[in-house]
Amino acid sequence: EFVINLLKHPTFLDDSYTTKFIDTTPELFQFKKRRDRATKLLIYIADITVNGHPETAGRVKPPAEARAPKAPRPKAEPAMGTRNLLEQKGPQAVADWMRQQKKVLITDTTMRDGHQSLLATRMRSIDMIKVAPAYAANLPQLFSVECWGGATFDVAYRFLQECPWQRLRDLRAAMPNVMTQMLLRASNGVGYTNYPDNVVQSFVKQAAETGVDVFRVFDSLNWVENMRVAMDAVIEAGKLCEGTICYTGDLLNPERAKYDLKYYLDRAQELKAAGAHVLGLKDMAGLMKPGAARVLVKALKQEVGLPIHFHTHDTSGAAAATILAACDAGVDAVDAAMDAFSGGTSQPCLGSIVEALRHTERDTGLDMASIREISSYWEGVRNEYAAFESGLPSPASEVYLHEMPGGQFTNLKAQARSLGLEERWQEVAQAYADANQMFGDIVKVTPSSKVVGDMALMMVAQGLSRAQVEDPSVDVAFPDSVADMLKGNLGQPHGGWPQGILQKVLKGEAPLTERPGKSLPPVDLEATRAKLSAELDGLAIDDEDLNGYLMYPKVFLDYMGRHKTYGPVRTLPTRTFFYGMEPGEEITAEIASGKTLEIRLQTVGETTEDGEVKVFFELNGQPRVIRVPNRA
Ligand code: BTN
Ligand code: 3PY
Ligand code: ZN
Repeated sequence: EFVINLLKHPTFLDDSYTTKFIDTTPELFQFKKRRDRATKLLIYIADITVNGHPETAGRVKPPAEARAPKAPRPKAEPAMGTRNLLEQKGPQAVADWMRQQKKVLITDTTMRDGHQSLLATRMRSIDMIKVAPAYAANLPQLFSVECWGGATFDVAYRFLQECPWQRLRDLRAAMPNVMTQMLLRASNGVGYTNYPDNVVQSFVKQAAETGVDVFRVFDSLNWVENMRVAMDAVIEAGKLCEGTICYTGDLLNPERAKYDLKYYLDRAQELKAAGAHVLGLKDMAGLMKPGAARVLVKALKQEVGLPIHFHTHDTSGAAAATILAACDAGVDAVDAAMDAFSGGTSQPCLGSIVEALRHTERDTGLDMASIREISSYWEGVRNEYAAFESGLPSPASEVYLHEMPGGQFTNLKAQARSLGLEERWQEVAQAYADANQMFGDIVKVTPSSKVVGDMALMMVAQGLSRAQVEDPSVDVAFPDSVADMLKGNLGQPHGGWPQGILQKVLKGEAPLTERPGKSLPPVDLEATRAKLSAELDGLAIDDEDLNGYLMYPKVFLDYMGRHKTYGPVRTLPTRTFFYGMEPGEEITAEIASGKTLEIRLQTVGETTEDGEVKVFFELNGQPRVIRVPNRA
C-alpha cells in the first residue's frame, strides 16, 4: 500500500523525488491499518539498515570493534545534594549556601555544552539517561548537571527524532538529588529570534515543571532590559535564576575600551537589581585570559556580592589557567566537561580541574575514581558519534582574532566547507572579525553570533571588504539575518548600532529601539492548542507539546509526522538508530517501563523488481518480515 501511495504521488511522478520526500509527505503513510509501536520500530530499523541514515551518510563510521559503553554502577543511595536544598529551602538559600562554601562548586556540562560544542549537539537521550543514576549516586557533591537548553531543544526534535521534554523528565527522575541546569537565551527562548512575552513565560513555567532547577539566562547583546521577562518567570517558578553576562573583548586591553571593568560591573548591578540569585559569567568563546579573570571576578565579588558561576571554553587551550585564576579570585562555581567530552571548543577537563584544586583550600571534594569511571563511559559514547566529530585537532589561538563562540566555530567551518570556502578559512576568520567591528564591536553569542557569521561568509563568498560593504555607493544584498538584527529584532547593543551601516541596511526604514517583546502581540495559547490538535487529527496536545510547537512550529510538526511512522525510536541503541543492524545481531529496546522488545535481524533479502527489500527479523522470538523501499 505504501508503494502504491508512493507511485501515485505527483511528486514521485514528476521526478522531483528525494529521500526527504518520504519524511515530508505524511500522506504516504495513511494506511488503513494502525501499526503498533514494535512494528513501527522494525520499519525504522529495516529502513535504516537498507537505506542508511541521511545524517551519517558519507561520514566517518564508529570503530567496528569498539565496546558498547557500559555505565558505572551506582555505589550507594544518592546522598542529599543541591536539589534537596533547593526543594527544601528555595533558591535564595542555595545562593547563600554557595557563598558560604570554601570549595569550588562544579557544574558538569557534558550533557549540554560538551556535545553541543564537540558533536554538533547530536547526543541522544538514552546515552545520558543510562549514566544519570551514576551521577546521582557517585557524584552527589556536584553543583549541577547542565543537560538542557541551548541548541539541544531543536536538535532533539529535528535530527534525533526525540522529545526534549521527555529527556528532561527522564534525567530529572534519574538524578533526584543534583540540580539540573539549562541555558536559556532570554527572550529568544531556545530559538533564534525574540518570542512574544507570554510564549517565553509559558516555556519557562513548563521547563521548571518538567525538571529544570537552574536557569542560566543570557541575552545575545547583554541587554538586561530584554532579559527581565525570562528572569521574572524563573523567579516566579521558584527556581534558581542565574542572570548572566556574556564576556567579550579583552578586559586588560586599553584598545578594547568598550568592554572595560565598568561595563561588566554595570551589567552585573543591573542583573542584581533584576533579581538574579546568582551571577553567571559566560565566556562563550573562551576569550577570558587569566589576568582578566583575576581582576573581573575580584571586582564583581566585592562590588556586587552575588555568588559567581563561571563558564568558559577551551578553544585556546588555555582555559584551565583562567579557571584556576578565577578560583584564586574567589569564584563560587565553575563549569567543566567530563574528561572524554572536554577540551577544544568544549569546556576544560573536569577531572584535571578537580585534581588541580586537590589539597588546596578550594578542594572540590569530588571523587576521582567516580570521575574516571563516568568519563570512561563517556569515552565509549563519544566513539558512537564519530560521524559528528567536528575535528579541531589542536588548540586554536586564532580564537582571539575572530572571537567565535565554541558552538559556532566548528559549525561555521563546516558551512564554509559546504560553500567551497574551506581553503579560505583564514579569510572567513578575518571577515568575522571585520563584520563584528562593522556592527560596532558587539557581543557574539547565539543568535547575534549567527548574524556575524552569515555576514562573514557572504563577504568572503562575494569578495567584499568591510570598506566596500560600508560604502554607500556599493550595492550590497545583505543576509536577511543582518537586516533583522539591525531592525532591532534582537534588541539593542551597548552604545547602539553604527549609523552608517544602519542607514545602508535599513534604507531609511525606522528601526525598533524598544524591547521587541513589548510590541509582539501575545499568542492565544488555547486557540493554538486547538488548531494544533485539529492539524494532528484530533490528537490531545499537552503543555509540553504546545510549548515545543510554540518554539519551533515546523520542526515540531515534522517530528510528530515521523513519530507516527517510526514510533519510539529514542529507545533504540545509538548504533542501531544511526546505522541499522547487521545480520545475526540482537538488540533490546525498552519501549515502556517493563516492556522490552528483543529484536534480532536475521537477513536482508534481495531488492525485488518493484524496488522493495524484505528484511527478516525475530521479534521476541517470533518471525517478522518487513518490506521497505530500496532508496539507496
Ligand atoms: C530523523 O530524520 O532523524 C529520523 C527519521 C529518519 C528518516 C528516515 S531515514 C531513512 C529515510 N530517508 C530519509 O531521508 N528519511 C527516512
Ligand atoms: C547557545 O545559545 O546554545 C550557546 O551555547 C551559546 O553559547
Ligand atoms: Zn558555552
